[in-house]
Amino acid sequence: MKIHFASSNKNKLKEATKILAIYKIKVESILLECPEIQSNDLEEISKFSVKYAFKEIKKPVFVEDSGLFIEVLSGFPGPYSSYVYKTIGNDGILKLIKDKTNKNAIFKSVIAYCESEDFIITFIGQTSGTISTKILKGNNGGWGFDPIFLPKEGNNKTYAEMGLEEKNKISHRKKSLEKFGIWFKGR
Ligand code: ITT
Repeated sequence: MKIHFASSNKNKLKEATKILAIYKIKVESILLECPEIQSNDLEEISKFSVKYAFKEIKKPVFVEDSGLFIEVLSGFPGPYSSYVYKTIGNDGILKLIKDKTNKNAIFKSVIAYCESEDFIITFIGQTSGTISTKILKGNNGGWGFDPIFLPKEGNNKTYAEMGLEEKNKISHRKKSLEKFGIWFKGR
């Protein structure tokens, strides 16, 4: 079974392709920059984007919206993660919380799937952890916030240090995609 994935992010595509292969779902990428509404709620943003994608391609399609929610910053950058990464980057985030003892953060992922104008379903995944005090890339480098996110389940390694295979076992994206894969196969 093949499903379209509308995203402009090739790293997400790589992760989604590997994870959904477990459920025998083939991911077909479409490079569609979906408009994103301003909201604090990833679910609301993803529903709007997938509706747009469906109207464009008129085939079953999913989008994924993710964000890093830092507790001491009241959830910032959250839905603004993409913009914040492109502007202040990992160095900027580390500076913002340099003097804070609370480094807790949650990485969230929402999948929104649409197959008709009135059928949209969402799946949420989240992984708790902390923000490291410095950039830790390891051998693989990672992408985005990978070098500063230390998942609780990660043996004190950042997502970047874990590498793709290990990250894909515990990541926020793995958890949302797993729910999606199970639902999709079971219908
Ligand atoms: P889309 O076209 O799919 O929307 P995007 O990169 O704009 O791609 P988001 O709006 O969901 O994606 O932005 C989330 C940002 O959060 C993303 O650009 C990364 O900087 C960061 N991010 C999300 N998931 C990540 C992960 O697994 N590892 C590292 N950084 C991640």
